[in-house]
Amino acid sequence: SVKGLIFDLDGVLVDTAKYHFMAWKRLAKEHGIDLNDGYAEPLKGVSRKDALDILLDLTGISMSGVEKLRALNKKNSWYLEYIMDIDESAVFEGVLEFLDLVKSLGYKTAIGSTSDNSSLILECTGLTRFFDVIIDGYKVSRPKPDPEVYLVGAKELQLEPSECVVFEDAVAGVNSAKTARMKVIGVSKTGKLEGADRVITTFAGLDEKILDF
Ligand code: B16
Ligand code: MG
Repeated sequence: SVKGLIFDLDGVLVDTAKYHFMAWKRLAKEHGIDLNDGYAEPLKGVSRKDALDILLDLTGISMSGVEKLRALNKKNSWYLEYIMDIDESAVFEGVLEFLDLVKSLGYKTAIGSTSDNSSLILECTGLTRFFDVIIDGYKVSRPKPDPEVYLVGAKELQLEPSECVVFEDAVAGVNSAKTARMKVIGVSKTGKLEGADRVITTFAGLDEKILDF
């Protein structure tokens, strides 16, 4: 049975995926390319470095090794600029209520993010206190879709992967969790997310029945 819940952060609990994309757009713009919304999904949920490679691949922009390092730094400093004033209001509707509910029911909880900026975001939004375990980019070396982040999450919760359910908004993250042999609840405004076992459009009004597998 389900004993642990592992949450991706960006785009699941907090509305930050849009800032990652804004920063990638700004980078592409410097190279004369307008990124339309179709680029959002392939860039989502993968590491900063992998996202840059995907961006270069999809747009045909070419960069030397040094230019890539500079681009990664720029992207992150723009992203940090966008999230500088982030607070409780960035937490998606219904998230606090759902976290309160599952904690009161005794579920163990973890963050499973590969972002280096996770702890900053969790602190600024007041979410840190809800989690028994926080796995972020500093704790794991292999980015999603590798299963490492979710496997380490289960391990630190002292649970088997089969006892964990993952909440994800990105295809790379769904694949990471599926490879870790966990159930995945997709979080998507469109109600669709490739590979997820079920999909929710919001946490608002959600209760523990969603965890019945
Ligand atoms: P950073 P997640 C991921 O976080 C983001 O979804 C992804 O867009 C980002 O490139 C990656 O973290 C690395 O983040 O550049 O902040 O270190 O979805 O695993 O919470
Ligand atoms: Mg995400």
